[in-house]
Order: sequence, then structure tokens, then C-alpha cells
Amino acid sequence: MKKSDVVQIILGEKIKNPPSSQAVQAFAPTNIALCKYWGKRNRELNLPVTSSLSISLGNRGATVTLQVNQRQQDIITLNGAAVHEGSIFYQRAKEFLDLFRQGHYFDLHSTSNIPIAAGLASSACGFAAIVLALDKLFAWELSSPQLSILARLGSGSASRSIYQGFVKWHAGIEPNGMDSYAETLPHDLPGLMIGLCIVNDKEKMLSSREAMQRTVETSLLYRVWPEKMAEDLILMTQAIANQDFSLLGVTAESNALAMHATMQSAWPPIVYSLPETLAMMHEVWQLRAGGVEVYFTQDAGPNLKLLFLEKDVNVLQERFPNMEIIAQ
Ligand code: 2P0
Repeated sequence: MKKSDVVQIILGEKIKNPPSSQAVQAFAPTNIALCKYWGKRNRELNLPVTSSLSISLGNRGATVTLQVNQRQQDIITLNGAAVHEGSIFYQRAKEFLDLFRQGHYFDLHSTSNIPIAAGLASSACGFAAIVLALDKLFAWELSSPQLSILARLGSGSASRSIYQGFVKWHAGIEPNGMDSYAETLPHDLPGLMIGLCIVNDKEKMLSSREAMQRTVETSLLYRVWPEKMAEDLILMTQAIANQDFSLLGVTAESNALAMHATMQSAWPPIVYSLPETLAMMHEVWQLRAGGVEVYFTQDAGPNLKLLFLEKDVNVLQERFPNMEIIAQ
């Protein structure tokens, strides 16, 4: 099954809708996984091995402006700068637009207000915003699960960026992935804050896409990852339903460490942590031993995101002066 087959199932006759001649705009938040998506059961369709659970970051994300152009190529800009045709970013965006065009080409301007290259899932909010913009441009009026499936075709974690709040992406079991979409959870956790601590903002040494594939193929520890995820998803869902910050923090931190353990046991090994990352983990543990409830999560990079409650914001800011609050 190809991506275009999934598009056909979802859009049907709507694939022939003519586009508006006006520019449309859409915003999608970025998201941070609390129980991580790591590994695919289908690489073409970005179908995950397990379900995952994230929190969206409110007004932090990507805004996409989309309009049909009269040229014979897509014009893409990112934060105001032209994206070169030869770049991976251009190719991924173009291939995604290929799924929906009926001979049209697009002007696509994407701006994001999240720190660049900080492991903040810019492809997640980028593809989700493109799908929301396409839905407006072609007046498809799709449901949120349908939008989530289309966003997933661009990038797995984009399936979660269709929504705000706590979001669960169901792994699904169907080969065509029609049951693999995200949904929002009907709870919030008042006082929850997330701080970003940038340890290093250089380019990733290995993309998540390659890293998760290598992990699936070579890591012995990956065999128990689905079990770990099944347990953590139950705990995290309970934590959110009961507004239990301690359970949320413990589960998120443990899940992130387990994901990195699977990577470290891949071959060649994948180690995103730098010495500064480990030093910061120890600081978090020290603070916790001293009674300040703070936890971390880590994605496919060396930076940490700290989870804490509003009442502790001053202590955290004092201890981590460079921390940027990215959600509250
Ligand atoms: C997540 N990550 O759940 C996990 C945790 C990174 C670490 O989803 O190949 O860019 O486009 O489906 O979504 C990053 O992977 O990968 C990711 P593709 P994606 O947020």
C-alpha cells in the first residue's frame, strides 16, 4: 500500500476539489512525547509499532501559508528564507504536496516560533500545519482523525500535532493504517510547566527516522520496548485522568530513559546524550532528592525538557538560568 492509496481512501472524489485562488493560513502546535513513538511497523505509511502520548505546546508551532501558484514548481520558504530545491526539507515537502496536487504547484511559506534544531519536532508541527492548510485550500472539511492520518503520512509525530492538550496516537493494527490516528484526551493538568534546556543546538548527528529504524533492526533491548510502552501508556493515562503530576513525571522520565537504552544497544550505537546532558540529569535527580519535584524527558537529541509545577518555577529558573519555558 502506498501513501497515495491512503489519500485516495480518505479523500475519494474530494481529491478533485478545485483549490481556492486565495491564500489560506493554518497553525499547528508542536508536541513533546511523554510516552515516545520509537519504531515503525510500516515505513512507507509511518505506522508505529506502539501507541504514543504527547502534550502539545499551545501557541508554539508552525504557521503555514499556502496558495496555488502559476509557475511549474513549488516555491517554499522557511522563516522567510527560500528553501533550496536540492535540500531534504524541500524534497520532503514537495513529495508530500505531490500526494494532493492535480497539476497544481504551490507557494508554501512556513514560519515557526520554536527554537530551531532543539529537538522540538519541527517536522511534526510543519506537516500538521500543511495538512490543515490543504484542508482549507481545497475545502475538504475532513474530520480530525482523517487530518491526523494525512499528517502522519508526512511525519509520524505530525499525527499528534493536529490537536492541543494531551494527545494519544493509536498505533492501530490495520495494514492500511486507517485506525492509526491521534485523538485528544479530555483532561488537562493545571500548573504543569515545561522548560527547554538547550545543551547543544548543532544539527542532529542522526535523524530520528534513521535512528529508530536502526534500533528496530539491531537492538536486542528493543524487543521489550512494546511491553514497556504498554505499561507506561496505562500509567500515563491514569496520571492525566487523575491530574497526578508525580506519576506523569516518573512515567515520562522512565519512558525517555528506556527509549535511549534501546538506542544505545543498537549497532552502531546511537547516543544522543552529551556529557552536559548527563550532568543536567544528575542536577534534576539532586533537586528531586532535595524535595523539588522536577522530571525530564529527552527526544532524539542532547537537550532536555523539564517537567515541573508552576509553584517551583523560581527554583528551577535559578538552577537552570538558560531554561526557556515552552509550555504552561
Ligand atoms: C516522539 N520522536 O514520539 C519521538 C520521540 C523522536 C523521539 O517522533 O520518520 O520525525 O517522520 O515518522 O515523527 C521523531 O520522529 O519520524 C519522533 P518520522 P518523526 O516524538
